[in-house]
Amino acid sequence: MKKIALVTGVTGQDGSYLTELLLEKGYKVHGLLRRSTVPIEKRIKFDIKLLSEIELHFGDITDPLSLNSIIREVRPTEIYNLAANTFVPGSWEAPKYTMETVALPIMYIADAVRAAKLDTKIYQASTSEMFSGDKGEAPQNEKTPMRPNNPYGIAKLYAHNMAIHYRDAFGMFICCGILFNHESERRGENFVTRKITLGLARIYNKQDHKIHLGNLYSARDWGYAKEYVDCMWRMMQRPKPDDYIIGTGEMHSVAEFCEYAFNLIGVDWKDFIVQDPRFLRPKDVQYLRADASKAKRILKWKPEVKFKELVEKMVFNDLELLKTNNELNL
Ligand code: NAP
Ligand code: F7E
Repeated sequence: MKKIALVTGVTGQDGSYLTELLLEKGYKVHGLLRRSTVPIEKRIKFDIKLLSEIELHFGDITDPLSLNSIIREVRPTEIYNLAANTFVPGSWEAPKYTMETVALPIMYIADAVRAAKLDTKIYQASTSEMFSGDKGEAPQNEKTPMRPNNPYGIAKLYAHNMAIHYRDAFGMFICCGILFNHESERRGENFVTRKITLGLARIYNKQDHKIHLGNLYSARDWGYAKEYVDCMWRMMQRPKPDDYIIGTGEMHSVAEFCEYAFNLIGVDWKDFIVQDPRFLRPKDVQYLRADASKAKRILKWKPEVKFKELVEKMVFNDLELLKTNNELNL
């Protein structure tokens, strides 16, 4: 029988790659979509042709009633809970809303599955932001203590613990993927990697002179999003639910990202980057590097795209994008 997946966050970076993967694997895919005045064609990140292959349901991740009725109607085999307010600085601006979109929805989903007496498997999108990132802590593995440094990480940790609790208390199949930063040509433009590659393309095209950034010395383990959604799927195919760290094992600073990106167009990054206090965080997570040995061993997963190839993919994509769209309106 055809497997049925429900993906929340279907318009996002990961939601788009995951939808493509699931369709390739023969799933019937349903997506949860919140209403907006912006037409759907402008919000989705995947090929518009795929729209006709999936079924979209209007609702909101903060509304248990809408989740309940969609789950009852769709009766999914697998639910991937990817929707969230994902931008860390936004979590200080709207901490209550962050709790509502990030912490609580996994409970609504798990309760809806229980109430409908389904044996749906659930994927919860946990994050490396649940770690403190303090010096000496990296690489982080599944046993590293979690002490988040921002409301987003705190909300994700609540959801992570709730997911584990529902798994233990009610025997539900719930996996948490503790994913480290993953980027792509579809990354939201406020995140630092895309801000740099889009800014670089504008500078190259003489539409701008500088990129204003905050902390240049925090370090991240950046991987390629398309490879990470494959891990989500792999976790859900295991006989038992579990939690897995996913990352490349390499760590680079924001400054190194700038340096390598600007090298690709043959200029010195220091001539184009301005440190701007407006982009500093009240508290930053400094060092994140994944120890993904459990995922490698059990899921047989190995990231192919490492730092340099990732930067190249993003830089060349944005140079090309600006060549064809003078007025970039993503
Ligand atoms: P993203 O591109 O920012 O996408 C977020 C998605 O959530 C969008 O589709 C957005 O819809 C949806 N959403 C937000 N609020 C919603 C609401 N109230 N109701 C329904 N949908 C809502 O994020 P991503 O990078 O794909 O990340 C996917 C998941 O993985 C997130 O849970 C994120 O926290 C987690 N994660 C990401 C990373 C990473 O490095 N990318 C690492 C670890 C964990 P709209 O189009 O309506 O805005
Ligand atoms: O910041 C520094 C900033 O916003 C990375 C989300 O997907 O990954 C993402 O969260 C680093 C931080 O990602 C700017 O201070 C410097 O140290 O790209 P980011 P993030 O905060 O790590 C995790 C795993 C998630 O789960 C989240 O949903 O870069 N930085 N200057 C800057 N960051 C931004 N955004 N803008 C700057 O100008």
